[in-house]
Amino acid sequence: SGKEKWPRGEETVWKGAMRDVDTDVSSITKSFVNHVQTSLARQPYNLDNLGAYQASALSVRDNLLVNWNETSLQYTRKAPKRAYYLSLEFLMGRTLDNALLNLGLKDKYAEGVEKLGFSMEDILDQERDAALGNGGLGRLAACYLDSSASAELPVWGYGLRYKYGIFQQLISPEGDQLEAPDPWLDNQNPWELPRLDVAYEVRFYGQAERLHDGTPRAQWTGGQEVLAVAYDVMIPGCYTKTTNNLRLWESKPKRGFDLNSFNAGNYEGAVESSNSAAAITSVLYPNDHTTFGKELRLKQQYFWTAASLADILRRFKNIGKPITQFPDYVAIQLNDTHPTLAIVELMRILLDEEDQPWAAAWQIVTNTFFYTNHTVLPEALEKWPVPLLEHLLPRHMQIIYDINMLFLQSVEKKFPGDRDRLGRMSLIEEGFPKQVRMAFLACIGSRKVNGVAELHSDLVKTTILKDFVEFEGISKFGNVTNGITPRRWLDQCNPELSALISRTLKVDKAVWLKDLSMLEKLLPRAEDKKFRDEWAAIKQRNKERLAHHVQVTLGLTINTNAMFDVQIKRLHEYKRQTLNILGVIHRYLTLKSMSAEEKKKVNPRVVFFAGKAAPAYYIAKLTIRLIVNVAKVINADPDTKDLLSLYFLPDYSVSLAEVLIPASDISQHISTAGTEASGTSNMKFCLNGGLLLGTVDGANIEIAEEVGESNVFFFGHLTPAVEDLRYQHTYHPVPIEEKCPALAHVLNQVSAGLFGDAHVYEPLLNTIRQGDHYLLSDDFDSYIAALAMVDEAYLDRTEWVKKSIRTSAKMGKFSSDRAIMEYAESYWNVEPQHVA
Ligand code: B1N
Repeated sequence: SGKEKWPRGEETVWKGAMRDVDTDVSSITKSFVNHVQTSLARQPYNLDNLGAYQASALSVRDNLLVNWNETSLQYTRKAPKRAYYLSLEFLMGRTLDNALLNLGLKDKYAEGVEKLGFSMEDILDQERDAALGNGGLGRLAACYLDSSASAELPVWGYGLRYKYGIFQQLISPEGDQLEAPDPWLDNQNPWELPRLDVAYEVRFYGQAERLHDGTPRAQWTGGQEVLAVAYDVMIPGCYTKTTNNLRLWESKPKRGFDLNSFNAGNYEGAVESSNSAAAITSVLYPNDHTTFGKELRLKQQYFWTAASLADILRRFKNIGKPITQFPDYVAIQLNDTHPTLAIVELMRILLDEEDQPWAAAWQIVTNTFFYTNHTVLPEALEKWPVPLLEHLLPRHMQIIYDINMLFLQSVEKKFPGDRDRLGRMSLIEEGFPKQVRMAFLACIGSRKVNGVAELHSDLVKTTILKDFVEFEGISKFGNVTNGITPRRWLDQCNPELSALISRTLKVDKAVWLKDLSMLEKLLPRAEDKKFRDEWAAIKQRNKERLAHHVQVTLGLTINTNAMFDVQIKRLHEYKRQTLNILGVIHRYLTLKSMSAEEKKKVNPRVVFFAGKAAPAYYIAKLTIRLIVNVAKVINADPDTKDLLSLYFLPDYSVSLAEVLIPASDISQHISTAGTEASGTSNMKFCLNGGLLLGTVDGANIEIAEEVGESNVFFFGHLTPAVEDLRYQHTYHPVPIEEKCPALAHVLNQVSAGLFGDAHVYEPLLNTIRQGDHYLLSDDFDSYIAALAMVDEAYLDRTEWVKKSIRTSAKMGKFSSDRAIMEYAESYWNVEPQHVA
């Protein structure tokens, strides 16, 4: 009849009882109190801030679920093409504040909890970060989910529900990084919905036998089966009903324990399978930019891709279309090579379970997947040993060999007799053991490949995937410059600046937060003294807020009259925190040699570092130790402490970034040219009116294009020079003393024990003295010159504030809303779905 029938009972009774989204303060307080009473079983007498947070979260969650259900229903009914973002990392941070902003309920909740005797600020502060990621790659995934929902795009995320997120970083009195587990689920997680009914079996090990019946089919049997159980996290869009889903998988044993072993008196044996199944999603691997070839990591990758694909396929099948139309309904974005096995798993399903001929299956696969590369550093390019793959996933290894054979045949056809090329392009790297090159597999199995900033995308095309560009044509390779969500990274972290912008533009933030290019209208205000003063006063209060945070959490008193100079990111040699700390030492030594008269002209500076090192990354950990010990000396030196101080803030996180970023006058993004694919914190600082000191690398370049080179501080060699400089270091080394006396002097002071532990730092210093792969000695002089230019510029505060305003005003391009629309339109062919 075309008219939908109400599924059961009386429609009016159902509808009359259904909850709607809260709109007034009294329904908010009612819902809050209900949750205190029933969900938490507590009373007003003993309700502390944590309890108040839990009650707020549960009542906000109810609101999200109303929208989430309506969104799901709409997607099911209309069956639009959907996109799925597969990422091993989602660095979400806190949720409550973001949910309130996106629901448009921030003020009303603040009023409600106030009436009940709480302050919103204290409540928000109770939440633990969801830290299921290492750094930029995981935070990018989180920004993209926010932007997808805000643009009303039918996009879901798929990831793993790690029991432990990124480790907590502690700093020992000696300055060593110590790692402690992050049991983030211990206080319950109100933002997830366990879906015990949504579960799939995932097989490991066993035997794969080809059927040899004229089809490419095989049978995979035996081995171990593990259960994947879904946990759903609601992703609200900003000022829209659209609320998408992030589905995270938890691993469970298929059977709780083995009754036979238990009866035989073997208790340990009985729970063994239970232990190994649960291990799969127990912890996030804390190594970024390195591959380790660990079996458990490969298990995570397959477990997650197999469960996600099974789920996607089941949803597709509900539409009732033939499998050949799969790519018309499904786009799958691979966040780096970590989910590359999805390509092979879809081939397996199409061949062995859907009975598709090889060519048809490959056609479906290569129209479904899209691959984003996030790094060209060789040590980060994933390779899996063939013996490990063969053992864990025997059927997948067969399919990889088949893909490779057919692929190399087609290369041979295009470039007859070019054996070198075949060797370079093979999915299998020769060696002991042989290894599967995952980036190559991701590339040939995808519809399109992209990098994350213009320079990086060019490097992908001219270095690691050069042969593939020659073979497949340039049009398969593109660029989508990264972005950040202005909701979290401006409105939430810098509410005063957000309010000033709304007042000045005379536009509600609901409008400009979703069209960030409107910030450009602030440009003329750079000439308006009153506006500049307000702008500068907000920066000052953000500095005081940071100082207060450091005072409360670490007991340290910070000079808020100084310039705040910030470098916060994962510790890595290519990011060159070492260059920064050596620059700080250079400044300290210079100050020590100055007369009292000269010192009067010096700008006070506070230098902040924060960031985690991979637990096994020895050199990165030594860098932390050096920073901490230089801080001890400098901060205690009465000659200089008013002019220079230095802090390493432990346990960097999304929440700490939200306090640090709005407080920065200048931030450092100083990777060796050509090594930082994009960077995204650079965008966050600039959006908040911080100026940028950086190399000509990653998205720094596009930021400078937008804000104008006169508003950024660039230094250092350019990408094309790097190869040759490295060659010089290897084959024609020049002693540092000769090449860069200023740097040599700094290194010698460290070696001489000025910061204690004379010998401890030698391995770190030797990375510069010998080989200097990241070119510190080539860039040191221009770095020091750039720092001096920053000082110089800061002396003219009026001009500085103008630069700050101009920078922020030109950041529209870097909204993740722009980036996600590029993926939706030019890659996935997915359209917005308005939920009325
Ligand atoms: O991805 C970010 C970029 O902005 C950064 O420049 C880039 O360094 C970062 C293996 C990675 N690239 N590769 C990783 C993370 C975890 C891992 O296990 C590699 N992270 C990046 C977003 O595009």
